[in-house]
Amino acid sequence: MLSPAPASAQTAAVPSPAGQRRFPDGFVWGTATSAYQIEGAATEEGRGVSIWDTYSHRPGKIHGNHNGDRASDHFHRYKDDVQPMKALGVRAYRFSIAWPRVFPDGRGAANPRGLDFYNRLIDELLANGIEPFATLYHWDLPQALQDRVGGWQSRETAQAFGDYAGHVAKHITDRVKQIFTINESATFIDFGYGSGPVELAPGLKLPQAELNQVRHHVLLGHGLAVQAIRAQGRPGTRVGPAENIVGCVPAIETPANIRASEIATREMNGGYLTAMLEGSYTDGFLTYAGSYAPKFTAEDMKIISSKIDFVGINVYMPQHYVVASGAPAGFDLLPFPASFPHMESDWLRIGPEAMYWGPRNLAKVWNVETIYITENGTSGADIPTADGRVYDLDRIMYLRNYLTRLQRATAEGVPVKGYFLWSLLDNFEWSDGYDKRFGLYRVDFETQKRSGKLSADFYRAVIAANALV
Ligand code: GBH
Repeated sequence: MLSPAPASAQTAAVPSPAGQRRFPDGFVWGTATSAYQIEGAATEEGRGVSIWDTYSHRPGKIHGNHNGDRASDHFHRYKDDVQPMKALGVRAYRFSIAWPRVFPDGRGAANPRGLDFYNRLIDELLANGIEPFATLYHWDLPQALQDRVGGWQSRETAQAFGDYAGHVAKHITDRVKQIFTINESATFIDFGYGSGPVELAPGLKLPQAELNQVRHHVLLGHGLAVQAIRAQGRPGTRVGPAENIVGCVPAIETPANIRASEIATREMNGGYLTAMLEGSYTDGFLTYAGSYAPKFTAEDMKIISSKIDFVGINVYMPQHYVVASGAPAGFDLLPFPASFPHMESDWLRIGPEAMYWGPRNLAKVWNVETIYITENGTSGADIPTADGRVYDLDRIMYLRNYLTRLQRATAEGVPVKGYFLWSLLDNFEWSDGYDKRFGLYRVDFETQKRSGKLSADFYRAVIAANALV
């Protein structure tokens, strides 16, 4: 096997980008990770216990009984991990801050060393010309809040989240200008508190009314965080959510089906994005919830819909293919055939058009003016060949197809300003433990050695050309 060519030679080898396949000038290319999935160092520098420490240590919950105690050891290797980012040429990096590092008990006294690690990381990123984008909540709730008030079952957790957000904003917005509040509310609520096909921490199965109340409290937490960041962050700090939009794709691109996909986008995101962006739950959501609807006040809805600066969406797959219908809702969601293709993870359907329709409908339905793709990527078997490298052509195929649809969106004027590839490194993939690998860089979890997969070369070439390659 040939060893990979240096970045400069690879750039030169890219056929001159044909103009129409370029991304806009200044497009923000990045990668994404989250705290519990990569940091390890679970008990260092005063970090408190999170619901993921507790949950992953319960026998039988995680593939292979794995846990995040060590993960990708990023807490100790963060400097080394900035180098692959630099080699890729990314302009930005999306990481998350572990709430229990900052407030070990969720609220009350801040751990004086809580932000030290993030300050070191932020400074290292900036020194290497990479802009930090921080996420405040990527699922690692302080265990104390779960124990004391039932976590997101209580409004107190929303308030505590607001306080935490304000504290963080006060200390980092001299250098961090872009903040995401909550990652994928829909996922951690439905799988952590409801009964999804997969279970996430804290592993509760609440009845519908209580589940809707959890949803409401998470939305409220988002809104309180936005307000606290405005109050305590430097002027010019930009803030928004990172949500997994329920992607509704027209099954066949006719005007009627496109319209149906817009209506479906608004309804199917009724518990999350629609409430944030419109300041009310839709009639469809409330009718469907019936007597299980959340309890809320008009003031709550004002907080939830506090003005945001951008919307981040994680796009992995189409949740629904939609056609127009004479039914009152105006759309039908089609069933997926058993033979619908997926990537190495069973749930990861291959539907690149979601990468066009997600942002396109977000912009169309709510006039959102700034959109980030906060995650997109795939797992792969990633078995190294005899030369020790991973030729992950499946990941390249997936990325190329999704980026093709993203390029269509930007070329048509959909205001997507950046893209964060999930993920920089192999990491702790929640209930799948270390069995599912999403990284551009392979991690040997015995030695913690990192090595670039072929997809890292692909992404580097895309970034260098600012175009599809
Ligand atoms: C993201 O969630 C997470 O933000 C990130 O932490 C994670 O590592 C990454 O994706 C890769 O999984 O009910 O069949 O859909 C992605 C969306 C939604 C994918 C829940 C897994 C559970 C199985 N996730 N889904 S299914």
